Amino acid sequence: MKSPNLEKIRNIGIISHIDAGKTTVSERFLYYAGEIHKLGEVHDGLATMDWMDQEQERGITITATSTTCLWKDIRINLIDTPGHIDFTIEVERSLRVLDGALAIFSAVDGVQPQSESVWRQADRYHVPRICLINKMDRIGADYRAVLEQMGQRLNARPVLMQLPDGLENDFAGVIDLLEMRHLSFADADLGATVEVGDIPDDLRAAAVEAREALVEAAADWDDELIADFLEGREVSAKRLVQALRKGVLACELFPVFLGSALRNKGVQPLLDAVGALLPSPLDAPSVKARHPDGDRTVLLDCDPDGPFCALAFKVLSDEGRKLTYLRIYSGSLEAGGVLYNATRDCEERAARLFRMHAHKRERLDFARAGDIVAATGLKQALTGDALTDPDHPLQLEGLTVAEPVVSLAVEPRKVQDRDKLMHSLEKLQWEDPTFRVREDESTGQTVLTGMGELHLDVVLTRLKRDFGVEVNAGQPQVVYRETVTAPVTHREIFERDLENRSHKGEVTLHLKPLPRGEGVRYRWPEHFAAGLPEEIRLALEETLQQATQSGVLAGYPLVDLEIAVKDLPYEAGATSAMGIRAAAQRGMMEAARRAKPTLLEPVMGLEITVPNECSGKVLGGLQQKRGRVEGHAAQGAIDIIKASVPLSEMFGYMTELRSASQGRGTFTMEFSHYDLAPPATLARFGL
Ligand SMILES: Nc1nc2c(ncn2[C@@H]2O[C@H](COP(=O)(O)OP(=O)(O)OP(=O)(O)O)[C@@H](O)[C@H]2O)c(=O)[nH]1
Ligand SMILES: [Mg+2]
Repeated sequence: MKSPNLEKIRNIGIISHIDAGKTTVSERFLYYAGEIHKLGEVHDGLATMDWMDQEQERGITITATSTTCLWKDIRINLIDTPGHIDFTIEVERSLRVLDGALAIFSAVDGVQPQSESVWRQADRYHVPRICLINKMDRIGADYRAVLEQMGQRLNARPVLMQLPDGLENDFAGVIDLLEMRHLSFADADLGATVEVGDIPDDLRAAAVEAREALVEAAADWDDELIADFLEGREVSAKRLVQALRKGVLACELFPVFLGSALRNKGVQPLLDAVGALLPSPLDAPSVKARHPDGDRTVLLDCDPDGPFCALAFKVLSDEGRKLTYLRIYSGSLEAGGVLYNATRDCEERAARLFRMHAHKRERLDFARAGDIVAATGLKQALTGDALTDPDHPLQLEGLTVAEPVVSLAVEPRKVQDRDKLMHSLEKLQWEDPTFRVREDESTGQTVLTGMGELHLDVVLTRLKRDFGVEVNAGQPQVVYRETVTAPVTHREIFERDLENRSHKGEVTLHLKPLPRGEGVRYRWPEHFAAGLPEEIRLALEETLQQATQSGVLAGYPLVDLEIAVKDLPYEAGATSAMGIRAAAQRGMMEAARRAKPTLLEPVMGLEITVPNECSGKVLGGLQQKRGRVEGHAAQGAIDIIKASVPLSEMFGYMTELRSASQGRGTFTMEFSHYDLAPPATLARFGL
């Protein structure tokens, strides 16, 4: 495949709440661009982008899948992301490397909780967006309500680019407000032919009014536009697009399109908009990198002739081999090229390069700045690693990884599978930074930790299918945190002779509780003892950091406390790194024990949608779960209830909600914060 000019490339992601239609839209993109020759539907398990067998069976996207298509002269590199909160890392990693995004909302369900989360993630990475209000064919479709919610819930300024011709079952096409024309999509060839016509008379007045609002939004980005408009001069579609594009790139305007992906309506205008309104790699802001040996910041432009620099944003274990997805920010790379992994301080070889088409690969000899490609042969690289030219090492900002909160103990069904289990879990961990594995020292069990029940269920199914390991799994458990509730000062001295050398270490620590959500704060003495060698200081820092990984009550990580090193005397010839390690470790344990330790439990933010008449029952249920209702509003026949509830009360809630709402209620839940665990929980841990 020939590489097009950089200004013709769009690296974009599709993001939304679960089920809004991301995969259905992606499938149409590929079909109309001629990349695939048959439309596959999600509910038939045939969508190209949902290639994993579990995705096809469950009818949801689990992993972010990247593909590419050529629309007119624009090369669109596309990542379809999952909407379910358990797979939030997939959205995070995609937004970290993409230049633009398409946000989809359901015309019936509006701005749902997960749409809000992905919108905030996109805000965080400053990713320009265009939007689609999908499912205009469904009963109850109300695009105006969605526009309003975009303002209220997302604090965003939507710009309506189209009006619908008909609604619900009668949704027949759209009025294009830029060109002032009617577009419909021929049923005979699955919408592939776009029929262009005049605006029907009964829609003309509304179209003129809606175009005015569009011109007004564009005018903020083109000083003379409003004057021309008021004086009756023609304002061309081209000029409007130029102005709107500026607003989009600044993340201040969000053009909104209308459609029904399933009915094959409204997709091509979106493809056009990707090219016209979203940034090319050249429009994206320069990427900030750091020299590994200091704080010096380097700004990288998207330049194929610059020093090579790429971010590994996804690792897949494909038939046991590692496939590493790279976003190349600067420079070029040939297949077989040697790279420096700045995160792990080692050299690696990108043996082969591929452009990915969902799960199919196309071999490349060469890749360059602006591209998204996959490589084999990188042995060390994990998600978030920076890969650079060995002569120009650079560090890149990694990813924000959400803390997993649900755990599950497993053991292999067959004793002889033990090694295979550990090996397979290691590979699954390569892929997913929100999936963790640890050995519980007290029980000898293998404990898996993930974002939620679904996440862990997917992992267990993969263990069985992809790796042939069957396991017995316990009940899902909450991942607690430990903290301290009283300030304590503790002095610890260690002294021992080993191999004819005396090892001494002394440290005085002061622990202090911090407010919730503060994490761990360290304070070092203003002046370390004179002559204190670097290795002693490092030994102390490392030991204290390790000690916070496993608390004194039940081995959960310690949070929300300050650890101040008050004194660290140094005696040349006697104080050793080993001595300091021993003193710091025992000192931390003793201090934490005396500082009245306690447990914190994860509390989840919940949004529940139920028919009005079922609200009472649902609210009653929440009360029994120590839930706090934070909002309760009616939207027609539906009530939306917002609440925060401890995660430990939420296992199996789906079944409970179904029975309380005759199967009509739905809910989403997302980690909110840690809070003090109740006495009953403490009692379970013998506290
Ligand atoms: N009526 C109607 N249904 C649609 C439309 N678009 C998608 N659907 C259906 O909605 C369901 C979900 O669509 P998907 O494309 O899987 O949604 P998604 O956003 O990819 O979902 P996740 O990947 O699980 O987050 C499927 O059954 C689709 O057929 C539409 O425009 N109208
Ligand atoms: Mg999907």
